[in-house]
Amino acid sequence: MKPRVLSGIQPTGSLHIGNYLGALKNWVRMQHDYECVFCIVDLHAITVYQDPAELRQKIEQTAAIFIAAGIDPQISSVVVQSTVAAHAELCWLLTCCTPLGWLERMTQFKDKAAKQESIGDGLLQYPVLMAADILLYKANAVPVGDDQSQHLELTRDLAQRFNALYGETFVMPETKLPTIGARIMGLDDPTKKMSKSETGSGHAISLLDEPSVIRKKIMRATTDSNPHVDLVNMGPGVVNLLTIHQAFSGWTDDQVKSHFAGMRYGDLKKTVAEAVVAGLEPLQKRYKEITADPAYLRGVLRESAARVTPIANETVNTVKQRMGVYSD
Ligand code: AQP
Repeated sequence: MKPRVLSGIQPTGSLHIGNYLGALKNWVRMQHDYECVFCIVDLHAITVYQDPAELRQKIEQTAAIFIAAGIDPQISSVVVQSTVAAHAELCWLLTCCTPLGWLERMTQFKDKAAKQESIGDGLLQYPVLMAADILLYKANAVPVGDDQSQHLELTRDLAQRFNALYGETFVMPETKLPTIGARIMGLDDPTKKMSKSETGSGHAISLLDEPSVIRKKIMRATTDSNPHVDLVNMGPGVVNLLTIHQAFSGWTDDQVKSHFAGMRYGDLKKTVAEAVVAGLEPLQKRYKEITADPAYLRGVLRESAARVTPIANETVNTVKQRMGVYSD
């Protein structure tokens, strides 16, 4: 039996290179060593209002990107979260074990709540739903970007609390951060993480951006007042560009330093842009093939949901029995 991996991405917009380098690329690498469940977490997406027609389209687009990036649905499950009812069911059971203070402390909740006129309860419950996603499959490892580390800690705290209250039930999941690319920053403002829901046109590089658009965005990226790369005195924008290059090229630290030291910013940006364009080319080509055959994609989603539902239902039944609520 291989150890199990669970991870997910919200279909809240166009997936960007932060999602790719922080999560997706790692998933592709891990799928041969782990039994993987990769979710399009639409129930998380609706913690902030989504246009229904657009959401439906983004769900399928996100699933197609998973496969285009190299997730092999023959060996990994690609699941739309809302198609496996046990996610929502376990979320409620865990909600009843979660101290409110734990949720109010979450950085992502505070950041996202600050952007809303009226804060929905779902936004507060977001980390409990994420804990449910992970604990449902007794996942051993969760590959995510750095911004999700706090939610993973909460998942472990919640698993421990449940086990202490009701007896050993859940496995403690380990956070798996990528060594390079755990936090890709916005191109327009390198002090903020690259994010799908930021609207600025120069903020994120979408995985489906045309090469000309990628080049344009990178050429406009914020750097600093130096004219060239000074390795001992780099602003966050330059660090971000070097990180993006290294994550796509696979170069070592020494290769990056010796190649870019003293390089003028215009040339640095051109080199980074070419690395990103080349790195995304196979994904973009495959994406076009997958979306040309919607029946294939829907078949994958149906088969994956059927494969994981028995695992999820078994966990929910155990949890219900442990908590004493009525179950068969
Ligand atoms: N900038 C980033 N750098 C590295 N990893 C990142 N991830 C997100 N942004 C970066 C990782 O991508 C995975 C999926 O993220 P998500 O869709 O669940 O939500 P998020 O973390 O809130 O990502 P976004 O893009 O900022 O979405 P919105 O704007 O909808 O909130 C996670 O593993 C995450 O760590």
